[in-house]
Amino acid sequence: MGTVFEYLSEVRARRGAGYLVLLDPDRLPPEALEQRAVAAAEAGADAILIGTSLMFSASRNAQTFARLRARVQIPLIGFPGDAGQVAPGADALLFLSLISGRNPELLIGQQVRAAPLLKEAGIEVIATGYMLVESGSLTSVEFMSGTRPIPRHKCDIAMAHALAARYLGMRLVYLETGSGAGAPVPDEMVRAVAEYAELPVIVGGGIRDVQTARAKVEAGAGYVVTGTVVEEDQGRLRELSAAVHIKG
Ligand code: 1GP
Repeated sequence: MGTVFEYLSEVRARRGAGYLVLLDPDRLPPEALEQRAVAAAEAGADAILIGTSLMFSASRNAQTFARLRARVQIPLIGFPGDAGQVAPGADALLFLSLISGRNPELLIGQQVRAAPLLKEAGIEVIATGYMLVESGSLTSVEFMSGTRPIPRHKCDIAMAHALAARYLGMRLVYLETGSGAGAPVPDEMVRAVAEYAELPVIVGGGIRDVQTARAKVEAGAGYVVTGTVVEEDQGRLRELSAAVHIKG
């Protein structure tokens, strides 16, 4: 069996881009999370991300992985706000370093705490350069991380960060405006980063409609993440999946 990273690469090659659905274990009751995950898989989502900026219940987080594992076949990928969110049951984890910030705790501190736990649990780790981009309003991730986002029209700054991520050996770049953000990462920044850094780019934050999702893929996103829109209305899953999968 291949790795989750290989699976994600294959998805990108076969479908043009991958569609990832983010579920926040604190935001919905367990039954609703299960329902969303099953609906996401049926609608053609390629993987489920599980995580949050500020976790309220470690046991609910762990249970979420266990419950969803029993219901869906697509990979469950941890998307942790900190080391406390490492849960056995994840197929893989985005090993995030908040490279757009200058907070050492989120550049390396939490990673050091998480590493032994990941080894013990045998979870596949995908090193990911996580870049917070200004959305026009203060998001949870900006507040909780205590970092300043990259100005949304400074593509050169984003490009240099992404290239540094690649030179540091990271395998993905995640361009993020934050969950529930008022605006997504601009298309021109997605394009500039994808072309310059030559790393697969995940784009998330504030994507709520098919036109926006498709525009990110056309700009060069390898993966598109939606969270809030699907929490609010799982009926949108199919159209979002179709919009991201440009190869049909
Ligand atoms: C947040 O990118 C994700 O990390 C998803 O954001 O909830 O705005 O879709 P939304």
